[in-house]
Amino acid sequence: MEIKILEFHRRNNETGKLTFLEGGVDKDIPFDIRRVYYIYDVAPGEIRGFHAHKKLNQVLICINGSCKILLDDGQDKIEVELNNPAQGLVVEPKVWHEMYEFSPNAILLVMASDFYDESDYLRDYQQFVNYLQGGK
Ligand code: T46
Repeated sequence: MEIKILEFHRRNNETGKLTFLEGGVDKDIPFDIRRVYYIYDVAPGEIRGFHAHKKLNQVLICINGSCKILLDDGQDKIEVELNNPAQGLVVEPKVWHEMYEFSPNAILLVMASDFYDESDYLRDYQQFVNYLQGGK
């Protein structure tokens, strides 16, 4: 599995740092952004995620603190640490993901290609494996 880390623009000077993102093909986020959400105040030791998406594309950015993401495409399992607000991790459809080891101040910002739709989630690992093999 290829891990895609996006590097965003940085406009840093002595007064502070600024990073910006524009959505769309050939832009910073490689899809039109239809939804933004963020995860924060995660209790110590908690693990979130445990699902894959059927069609949704996402970019995960840890804009404060750090956290780890496990990506599993049914063949490879890769752990990525996010700790840089100017980098984004692409999470494509059909990739099981888990998020853990959130630092106390972590804020995980997510850009998503579509509106929330529970029917797009594969929340059971066996259902995920079946879906990869052509199931529904
Ligand atoms: C993902 C990872 C990275 C909504 O009502 N609207 C939304 O836009 C979202 C994202 C969630 N919800 C509801 C669904 C659940 O009742 O909020 C509740 C918590 O969602 P969930 O348990 O899916 O949260 P995470 O942190 O496990 O997963 C989230 C996203 O749901 C998911 O798409 O890829 O972050």
